[in-house]
Amino acid sequence: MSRRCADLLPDAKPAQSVMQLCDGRIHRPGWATSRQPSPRSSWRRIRLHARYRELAPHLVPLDYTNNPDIKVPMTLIITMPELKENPFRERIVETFSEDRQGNLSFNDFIDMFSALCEASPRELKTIYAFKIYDFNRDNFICKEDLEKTLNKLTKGELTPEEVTLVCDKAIEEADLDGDNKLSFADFENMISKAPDFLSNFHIRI
Ligand SMILES: [Ca+2]
Ligand SMILES: [Ca+2]
Repeated sequence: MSRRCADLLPDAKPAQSVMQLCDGRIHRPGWATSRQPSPRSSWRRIRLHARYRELAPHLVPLDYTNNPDIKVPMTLIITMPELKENPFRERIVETFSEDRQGNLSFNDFIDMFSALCEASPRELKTIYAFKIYDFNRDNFICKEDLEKTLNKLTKGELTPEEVTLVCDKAIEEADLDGDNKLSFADFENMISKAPDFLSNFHIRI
């Protein structure tokens, strides 16, 4: 597994999930890597590069032979049609940003589209959804994380009392080990019962 992929995993359990998922190899669709690219993967990479470059033509060079150290800021990434209506757009971009500030290198950009594309396995999307909801990055989804999530999903239409009520109920139902917060195992179990839950974590290019 690559260091980048491992960095994004919440804890040991999802790491095992990914290992099982991809037999210990790096989980990245063939088209997202430059190693021995097939004609199809090369074409996808070229398309993604074109999309990346059009966000900041003054910053992003045409030639990526020497892997230039370029990052496109989040303010530009979230203007993409695939993201601009998504209530989690900033969190999605931050999650895939190696510098954690929301600036994306071309490799970060490829990782984002690889993990969230249609072909990405549900198990992998679950891992990234957990990272995205874990606003304070403590590897748990606590009540404060859930309140932020709910406020984004409902665009602030619920009163603070309603938000508290819904979050308390969600934790009560999903918290399997009774520590009043959701571990990845709690979250995975909750997601398995809600087929549409991951719909916010799906982009196509
Ligand atoms: Ca958290
Ligand atoms: Ca728990």
